[in-house]
Amino acid sequence: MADGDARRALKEDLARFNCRVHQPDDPPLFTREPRSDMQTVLWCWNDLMPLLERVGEAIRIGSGGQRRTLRLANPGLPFGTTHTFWASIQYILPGEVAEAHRHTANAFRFILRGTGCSTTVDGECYEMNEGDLVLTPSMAWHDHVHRGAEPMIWLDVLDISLSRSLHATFFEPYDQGEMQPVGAVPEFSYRAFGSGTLRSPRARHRPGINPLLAYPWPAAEEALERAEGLERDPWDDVILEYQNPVEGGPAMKTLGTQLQKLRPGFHGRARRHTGSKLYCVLRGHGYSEVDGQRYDWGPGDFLAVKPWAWHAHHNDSSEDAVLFVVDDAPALRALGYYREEFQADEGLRADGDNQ
Ligand code: 1HN
Repeated sequence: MADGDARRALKEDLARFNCRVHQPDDPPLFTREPRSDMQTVLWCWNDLMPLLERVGEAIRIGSGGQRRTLRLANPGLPFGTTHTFWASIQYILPGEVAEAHRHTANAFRFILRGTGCSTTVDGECYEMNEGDLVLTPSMAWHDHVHRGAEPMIWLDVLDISLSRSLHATFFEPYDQGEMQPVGAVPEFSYRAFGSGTLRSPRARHRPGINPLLAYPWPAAEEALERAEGLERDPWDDVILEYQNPVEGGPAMKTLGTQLQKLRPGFHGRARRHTGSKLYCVLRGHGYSEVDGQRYDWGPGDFLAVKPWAWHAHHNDSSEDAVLFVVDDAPALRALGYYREEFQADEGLRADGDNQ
């Protein structure tokens, strides 16, 4: 910067009036493409499971809406799994109650292991079984109670870093007991809206709000099997996004959720996009290449991919690999910041804005 000394000389005087000009040692304001402190990280189930058991012994669930969760903490960030969302593994023991509370952060649970636990979301009680996705939209009251015999394990994802960066954090413990009252119709939203194609003409919903709170595994698995009959996606093989069944589009406003199957012998092409992503391996083995580095994964592993990193997925095994995928694309799209590029056969295909 030719005028570096002049800029430095202004610094103190301007600061007295809460003003500044760009300083020679400031990091560049704009970069040609996204630069992120977030790191691409692989967490292995073989490491996580003993840690969960240790945490289960060491930590009691207290009152005031506390949870026992093992957070997937990105080493490149002060907090969070990515710069927008937190993924944690909740470990709840037989007989325990995770007391009711609510918060601004949008959240969901994807059940990994166990049976016998139920969650109540704004008065609707849902049994939680392996592979179920249950949503807790912003400011919905939620509590969990475990009546089963074995520890229950699920993935929690909350857009905490996003809501924190927008300075929009509210948190409220429920003050009328451990659990909220349960409505007369259990699983109301699933009964009214869950088929996705057939609906009572009298079922009401609020415009812009997904009325469906639960996406049970059997229907999701069946849809994924049916999608195998579609043309193979060169980047993702078979992939389906959880939808708002009434208005279309993603199930949550800020977080995208997808189910993906990589069939034996699949070698995906690379793509990159703004925003971050977390893969949770449900079944099978394979590997992903992210910015030239190979990450081998198997059941229970998690892979977080940083923004604008080239990534491609492969399955060299003889069995299907099934992944649950979380991203923040709905938030980026809503703001007009979503960009993606695909490695095509002919070379690079740049898609400016894939709204
Ligand atoms: C939370 O409220 C839950 O409600 C789970 O079960 C995980 C991680 C960080 C902050 C709040 C829950 C959480 C969380």
